Amino acid sequence: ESPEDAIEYRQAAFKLVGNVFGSRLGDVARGDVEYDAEAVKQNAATLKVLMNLPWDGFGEGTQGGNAEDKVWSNKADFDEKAEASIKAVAALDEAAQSGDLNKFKAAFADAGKSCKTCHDSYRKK
Ligand code: ASC
Repeated sequence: ESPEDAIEYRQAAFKLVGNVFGSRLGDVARGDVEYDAEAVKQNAATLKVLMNLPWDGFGEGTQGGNAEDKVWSNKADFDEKAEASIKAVAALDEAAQSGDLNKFKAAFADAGKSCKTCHDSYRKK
């Protein structure tokens, strides 16, 4: 896989994650859109799948795009943070499936922290 293909792949995956997390679920978490439990359940289940996708796009020698070179020189830590985000989103899905808005909001905030932790270290500013 060429670096260009890998970059395109991971950016496409993050685009979907950003849309489902930041907009579809974020609008509800922030109270900008009325809580529709079924829609939240569906979007959270989708996000749980999506959150597994980007990481395959960080193969050896695919430096570039918005990723800091540290991703590759510090791969074990990067992988740990990726795993933490997968777990946080799985917990978000579990909270969403409970149908309890407050549980959803708390899990949404936790998942957002896991996004930010990784961005702070590994996404170009
Ligand atoms: C989003 C988005 C991010 C994360 C992050 C959470 O909606 O686009 O990058 O949440 O801001 O802190």
